[in-house]
Amino acid sequence: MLELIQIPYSPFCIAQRRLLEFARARFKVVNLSASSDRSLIWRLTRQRYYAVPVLQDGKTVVFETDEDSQVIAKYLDTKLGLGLFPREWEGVQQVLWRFFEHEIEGVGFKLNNAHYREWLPARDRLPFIRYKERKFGHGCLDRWLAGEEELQTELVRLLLPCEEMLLARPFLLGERPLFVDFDLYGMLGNYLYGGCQQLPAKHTLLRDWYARMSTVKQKPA
Ligand SMILES: N[C@@H](CCC(=O)N[C@@H](CS)C(=O)NCC(=O)O)C(=O)O
Repeated sequence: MLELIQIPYSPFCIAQRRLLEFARARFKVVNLSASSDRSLIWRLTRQRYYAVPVLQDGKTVVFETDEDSQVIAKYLDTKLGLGLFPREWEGVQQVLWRFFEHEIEGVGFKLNNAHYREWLPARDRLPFIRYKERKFGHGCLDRWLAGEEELQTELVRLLLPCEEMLLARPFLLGERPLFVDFDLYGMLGNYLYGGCQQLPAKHTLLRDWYARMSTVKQKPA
């Protein structure tokens, strides 16, 4: 059986989990937290990786090879015959997932993390704060909370092209979801995680799309 090793609020994990649900795949989830050690991943990947998500499929262990690779999604796409990377959108999807995973994720996670006291279990706070502050500097979480309004304005601006893509179609690139739909869903799922944030009210099409993406399933063959 497929096994997804994840942190439940990680944007990249949310994308893969939704993709597995969409595909009606049988899979198990192994949840890690900010305070869990990563020795399981380190061992499975033979000391090559420590981040999440990681996918285990029997003896095969799948994980990303660089910042912008989509090794797990492409593995699932091939294995489950999903057609999420059609030739006609080759290149375009790549530009989009970079935008989603860098620009949108880069603002969305700050807005989410700023409220960590409201959703992150107390036992996970020390490693969480330490990890964030080592990466983004002392006091970053409170800085993001203080700058919430500006970050929200920035998110609304960044999401405008996504809203516009939905003007004439139900999914970002057409009549059915492709990989980039799951990818954006993951970034926004992280932003919304814990229930402290909402999708911008003015992006009504995006809100409808998000609701569709939360439940859409592949049509049975
Ligand atoms: N580009 C990678 C990014 C993976 C990533 O950055 N994962 C984070 C969690 S969101 C992580 O595990 N970071 C290392 C750590 O927490 O020690 C992907 O798409 O999977």
